[in-house]
Amino acid sequence: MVDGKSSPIRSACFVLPTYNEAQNIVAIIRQILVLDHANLTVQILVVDDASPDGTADLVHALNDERVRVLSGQKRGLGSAYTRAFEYVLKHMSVDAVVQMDADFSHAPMDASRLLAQLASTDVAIGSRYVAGGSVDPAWGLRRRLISKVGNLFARSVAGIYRVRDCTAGFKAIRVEALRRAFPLRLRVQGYVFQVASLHALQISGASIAEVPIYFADRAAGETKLGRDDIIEFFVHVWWLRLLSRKTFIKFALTGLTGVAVNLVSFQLLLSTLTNPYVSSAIAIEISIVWNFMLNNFWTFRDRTMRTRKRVRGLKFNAVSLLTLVLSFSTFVLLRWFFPDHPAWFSQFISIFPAALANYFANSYWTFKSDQV
Ligand SMILES: Nc1nc2c(ncn2[C@@H]2O[C@H](COP(=O)(O)OP(=O)(O)O)[C@@H](O)[C@H]2O)c(=O)[nH]1
Ligand SMILES: [Mg+2]
Repeated sequence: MVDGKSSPIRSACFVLPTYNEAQNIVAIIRQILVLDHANLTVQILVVDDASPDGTADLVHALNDERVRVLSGQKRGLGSAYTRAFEYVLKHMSVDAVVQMDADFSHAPMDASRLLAQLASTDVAIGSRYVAGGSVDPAWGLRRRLISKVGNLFARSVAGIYRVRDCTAGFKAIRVEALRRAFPLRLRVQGYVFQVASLHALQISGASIAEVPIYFADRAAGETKLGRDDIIEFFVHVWWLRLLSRKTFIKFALTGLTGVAVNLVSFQLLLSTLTNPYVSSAIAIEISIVWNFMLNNFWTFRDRTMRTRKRVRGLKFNAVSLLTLVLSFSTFVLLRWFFPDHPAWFSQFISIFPAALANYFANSYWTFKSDQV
């Protein structure tokens, strides 16, 4: 909720990834559809990876227009979710997405509390690890430990410090927030998707809250968490770390080249046009365009596609105007107060107040904030 406004949630699409959930799928769909009432329109998207146990056939047999199946090859939980989110963003018109397991670990009734939380945040996580949250007492020490360690590792390495349960698979997400964070170039196949998507939501500026839930052991069938998922998890979390840092390094480098471009253009213009004021204004403009190009096509490349281009362009123009006015007025003031200093000195100093304003405006508005 970057702008602080919250439109009410009147419709939600529940995304259920399934692989061999024939024993659970029909019952869970029935429970979710109970939430479909006057104030909330519910749709369900089952993302099935050609389950050999016929999960998809059971869903088709329900013949309910509120429920659809998205079939695909078995490549892992992450690719199933990526496919589903892309589908929702492209083909469905809903206010929110709820993602949950199809094995009754996540209680459909709890989804109401997650959706209610969206009145004040972009993302609501069904959390096992905040006060009031818990896991099934049937969970042995080994499972508890794996879950806890995985969570701690993901939080600290990927830099998602404020979220206690960052491997949670139960989330409600406002569609606009999802759109800002997608299409994600997540490049993940398996369970690490939960961490990678949360990371992407966080860096796109989404506000995130945790709602306590009780996490039950699966009702029937067995876990699909495999060795490849675990390996990918521990490797990918480091990549997420690098990704946050990479963006910052790129931003700093862009800024530095911008200063160089500004000063070199200023000197060149000054030697041809001789008028320092005209040269200053043109040089500022050149560096603004340079910075925007680099930030747009390089620094924030992954974010670039997430906001509508026209809106971003308009915002960029407004920010540029502010930058130009700030920088140029600083230049004029400095020339006025320090006429004996060389013109390049005034031009150099004039970059800083404008750069500061530019940074805040771009980071929190045009490209959305990087909260990592
Ligand atoms: N489409 C799809 N769903 C999957 C895949 N792996 C797991 N799931 C589903 O994701 C949810 C969570 O998986 P589960 O095996 O219960 O993981 P656990 O709760 O961590 O043991 C369940 O609904 C699974 O059916 C997959 O490769 N493709
Ligand atoms: Mg499960």
